[in-house]
Amino acid sequence: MKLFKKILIANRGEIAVRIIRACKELGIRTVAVYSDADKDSLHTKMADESICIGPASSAQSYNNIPSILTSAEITDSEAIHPGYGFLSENPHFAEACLTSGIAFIGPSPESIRLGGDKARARQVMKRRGVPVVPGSEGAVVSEEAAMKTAKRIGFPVIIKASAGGGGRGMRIAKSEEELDKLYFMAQREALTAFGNGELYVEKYIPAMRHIEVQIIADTKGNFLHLGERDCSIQRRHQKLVEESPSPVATEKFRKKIGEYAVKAARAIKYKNAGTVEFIVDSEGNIYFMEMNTRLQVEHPVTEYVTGIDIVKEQIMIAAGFPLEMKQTQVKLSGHAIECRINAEDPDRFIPCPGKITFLSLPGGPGVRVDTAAYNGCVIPSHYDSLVAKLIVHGKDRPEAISRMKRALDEFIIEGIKTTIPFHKKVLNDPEFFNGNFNTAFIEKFNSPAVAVNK
Ligand code: MV4
Repeated sequence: MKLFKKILIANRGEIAVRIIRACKELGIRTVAVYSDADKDSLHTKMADESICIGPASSAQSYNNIPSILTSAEITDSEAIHPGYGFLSENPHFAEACLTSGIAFIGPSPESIRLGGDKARARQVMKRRGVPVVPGSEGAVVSEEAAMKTAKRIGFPVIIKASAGGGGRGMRIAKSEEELDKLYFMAQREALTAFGNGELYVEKYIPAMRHIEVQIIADTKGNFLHLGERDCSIQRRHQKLVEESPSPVATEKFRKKIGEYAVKAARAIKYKNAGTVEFIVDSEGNIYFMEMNTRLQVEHPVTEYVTGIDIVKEQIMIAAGFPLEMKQTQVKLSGHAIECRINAEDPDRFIPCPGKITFLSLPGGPGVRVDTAAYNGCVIPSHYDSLVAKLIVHGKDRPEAISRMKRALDEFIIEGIKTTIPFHKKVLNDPEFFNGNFNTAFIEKFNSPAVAVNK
């Protein structure tokens, strides 16, 4: 087995920088691809080589499969790391890489396809003995079928799009009358957003926590879980703060949710890094929600508590190397928290791109900043608004919280508005300190109401 000599990174921003760092430490050459809007961006400067793949619009650049494959071919790249977003969960892209003789650093096209079909994934998991929320058997074929399911499991129910995920196109129905109306709204929205109107129905779990498990799997059938992340602090289905371990996890809970995650991954012969998302209700019951078949934004919190470099693991796995650790050797230590710092108006959560006129990053013990920002850089309006991930590690949760507050105070970004003030509010909240929160936590921050059923 041989490690890759050169990897193309089919992404931009902080995650491209993160992947370049892993490659450098492994002695692998890197190729950056960039759009016209990113010619001065950090990932372009940091890579050994860089190639322009098209205009600013992501459809013509970071989502442009022919352009990216051609770039890999002309640079003799042996593998492509897709990062997150863009083509990372596109089964056609993964397949096209393999067909072109280029290793795709991620799972198989079949796993990606299943992960993207939420109704079928739910069905597969249920059959394999991973608990799912009571609901429809796979997708519902009609409004009548949805109603039948709702009557069986009882209201309220939540209607979700099979092609959705991350919350888009969801509707909560409290009664038969509401379901009548919302079914067609959800269908229309799903069709517009994803080109696929297929829906499924679940019992609505109030005050849920979103807890996910990082898994890694090699090509020899070895699986490891790397503990859980609590991602319950979300707004409009955007995660804002993530931490590991979850404030509600006991050893027993971790073992159970970890075993469910490995069972889910094994059931679909998953390989590479992935995340199994669960709903945890107020009684601590665990239900499979969906599978994310990519490296996630919040992977650094797991890296901090396990000491495992997940991106290096992904590369080694894709090159065919077996996992070196056993589950019993995975040890969690201390507590890590991540705040996503977006170029947004913190009160209204609307994007606020522009030039960073002054930047000073926090540092000191237990502080990590993953960013592609530098003094004088421009945050383009064409892509997502993540400017930096601030991740801290402490010996326990209270130390991690005070470290995060200290690091947020040190962070200076001038020229654009960011969500730093919002994070300061969250970190100073007594309920957050107590670990007493769920996915409804952000509502009380007096921000405009989430558009549910409107
Ligand atoms: C749910 C739920 C309650 N019950 N599923 C899924 C994606 C994530 N971003 C939010 N999701 C939810 N799934 C069941 N079975 C509650 C949420 C949810 C939510 C749903 C609609 C509107 C706002 C929400 C905020 C947090 C969580």
